[in-house]
Amino acid sequence: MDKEELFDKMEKAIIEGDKEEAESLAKEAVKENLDLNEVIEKGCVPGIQKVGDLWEKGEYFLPELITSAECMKAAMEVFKPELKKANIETRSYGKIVIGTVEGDIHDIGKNLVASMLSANGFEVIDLGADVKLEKFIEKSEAENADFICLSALLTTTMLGQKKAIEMLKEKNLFGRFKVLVGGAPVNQKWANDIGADGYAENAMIAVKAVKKLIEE
Ligand code: B12
Repeated sequence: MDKEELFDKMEKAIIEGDKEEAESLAKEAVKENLDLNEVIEKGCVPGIQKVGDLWEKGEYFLPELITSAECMKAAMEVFKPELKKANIETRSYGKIVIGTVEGDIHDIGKNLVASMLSANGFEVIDLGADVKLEKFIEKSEAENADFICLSALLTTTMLGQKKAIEMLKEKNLFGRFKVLVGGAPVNQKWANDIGADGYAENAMIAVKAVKKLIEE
């Protein structure tokens, strides 16, 4: 199978919620030595985005969304150790604490950002989803992190990003960690308004944004 065919099949498997197929395509991509970042960006991400479109049109409901999300996760589980292996020899560029803010269980995008950052040589501490704001701060202090990455997919939980920055200010920790925000409803304006150091619209750009902040 050529890689374009694999991208198409992966996209279809995620849209149709075929977990076995998604997993077996992911294994095939690894076996064929494909660029896994490309498989994620051109196969998996378009798949889950189309699922989002179908949900918005009212053609998909929660069960379909969950099944598709599971497919994406299954593929990512296959990729993760491989992405890690690829960077085993490289030094860490910095320590990143990442998670989805409290009240928000969406973690597909956050997982992608975490995987890409770790594939690009960063040490990533993933706190998961629905993470208490205090926990982001406690863990970042304990681990002496360089960056805090806050993901939010709901307009309501975006406020958690703002609050986390306020909490850092209250604790006199603002400036000690660079804060990046992201998630579908988030944009550069919001990042500027709340005083975040960076924003990125997708996982690839997130890597660039973090690297840029290191150079500053
Ligand atoms: C899949 C999905 C789900 C799955 C989540 C599964 C999972 N494990 O994540 C399930 C079914 C569980 C779910 C539940 C809900 N969902 Co939902 N969900 C989606 C959907 C379809 C796709 C989200 C997704 O994974 N996108 C793909 C990833 C790759 O994109 P992404 O998350 O945006 O991430 C990229 C960038 O944003 C960026 N990024 C992300 N995080 C970060 C962080 C940093 C620091 C940086 C730099 C970048 C970055 O990089 C990522 C990779 O490229 C969206 C629709 C949409 N269009 O977004 C709705 C959507 C987000 N959900 C929505 C809603 C309302 C809900 C529910 C409240 C529904 C309900 N009534 O129960 C619950 C949430 C409960 C809760 N408390 O959290 C709404 C939010 C509306 C709003 N304005 O707030 C949306 C927009 C759908 C809609 N149009 O109504 N959902």
